[in-house]
Amino acid sequence: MRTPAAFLAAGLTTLTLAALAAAPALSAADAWIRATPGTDVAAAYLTLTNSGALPVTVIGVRSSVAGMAMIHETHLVGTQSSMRPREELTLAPKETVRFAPGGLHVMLHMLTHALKPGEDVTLVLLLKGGDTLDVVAHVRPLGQE
Ligand SMILES: [Cu+2]
Repeated sequence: MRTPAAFLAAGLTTLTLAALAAAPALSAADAWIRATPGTDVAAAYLTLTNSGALPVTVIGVRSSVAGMAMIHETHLVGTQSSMRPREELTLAPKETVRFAPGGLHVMLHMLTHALKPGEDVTLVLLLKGGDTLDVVAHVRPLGQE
């Protein structure tokens, strides 16, 4: 027969593992922004990695330099390139997703000022469950992409 103490210990171990698994495990690398002179929009690129044991879902993006920010995906329709919003982006455990020109990007709309090469811009990724991830993106000069 199990003693109450052993039962309690087993329960605590389960709780601890659950708490560890629930910790946000998303990280970002190589974040940069392509500034487009003369417009009030810009595209940001980065590489996201989920190092955890559970899926992580990005449900939105914010930036203090943009009135509105969202994840976009570029599609080729015939020979025409078009982009559309991506509502959610889920990374499976151990998955890496690369945002790159011609594919996924963070679209920054209604910029508060013209982004200058060398400037650092903070992007805040909003995750399902309420966590956020701050990512600093470096504005690259045109031609150095
Ligand atoms: Cu876009």
